[in-house]
Amino acid sequence: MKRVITIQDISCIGKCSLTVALPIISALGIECAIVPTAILSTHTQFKGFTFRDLTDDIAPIREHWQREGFKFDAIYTGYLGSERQIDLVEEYFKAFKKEDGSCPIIVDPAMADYGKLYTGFNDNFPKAMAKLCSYADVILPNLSEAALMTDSEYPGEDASEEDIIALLDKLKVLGAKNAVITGVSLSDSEFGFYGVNTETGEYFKYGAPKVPFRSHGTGDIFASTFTGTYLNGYSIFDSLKKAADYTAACIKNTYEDPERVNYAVNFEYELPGLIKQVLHTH
Ligand code: PXL
Repeated sequence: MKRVITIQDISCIGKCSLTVALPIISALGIECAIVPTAILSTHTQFKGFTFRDLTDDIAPIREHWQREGFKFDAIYTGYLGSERQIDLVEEYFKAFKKEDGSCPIIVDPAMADYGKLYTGFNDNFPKAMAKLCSYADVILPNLSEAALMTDSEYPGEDASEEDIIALLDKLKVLGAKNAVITGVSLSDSEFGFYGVNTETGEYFKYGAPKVPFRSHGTGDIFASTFTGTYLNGYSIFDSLKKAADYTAACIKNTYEDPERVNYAVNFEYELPGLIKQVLHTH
């Protein structure tokens, strides 16, 4: 069985970061090793959340894994709480990345939405995250994160194709092999991603049917699904496409659910469909 390390927080309520990465990656038949970076009572969109910082555990966990000789097939990072955590994550990349490229690095620079950094980050944070992106095979920023990491003006959620390509061209400079902007409107009826392979210069995009509903945690669902699918042997593009379709299905399910919560989407109800799409169509 393949094994991935994912490094991000536990938000006890909020259906984001590790509480979606674990079930999704496990459902896709991949062992999910976790490095919890903090424990929050809820994600940071709520007021008054608790925050137990676990920074001091990050290096000792890595050191123990190195002593045990564990090997990994990918490293996927999400929300990280501070610049110091970013430095400690770099040590995981150096320790576990393989020279032959068989341990891809996926960086989701989860830190902003609607043009604004999440509560708790200072203005230097995007620069540090941009540096982490230089190690990655695939980076998955949304429009806000792409703009912040490239010192660009936030183009708004209805960014034009021209705006998106301009951001991708700036993201190329960060050094990741593939830069993919997630959560973009491709037309009035399509919502998905737009990316560039920075080695070939080839652009690629895909949109799933758009649902008039947005929620937190969808970027984490997308990145987790991408990681689990990619480790099942699909191409980067096909893995991104399956991630977009699954995320769209989760959003649609939630939109149609009269009992929905307002802080996250119903990713659980759509897991059987995802498993069928990834594991049974191979
Ligand atoms: O979904 C991104 C995310 C992850 N972790 C924490 C968050 C958020 C978004 O708000 O607050 C703690």
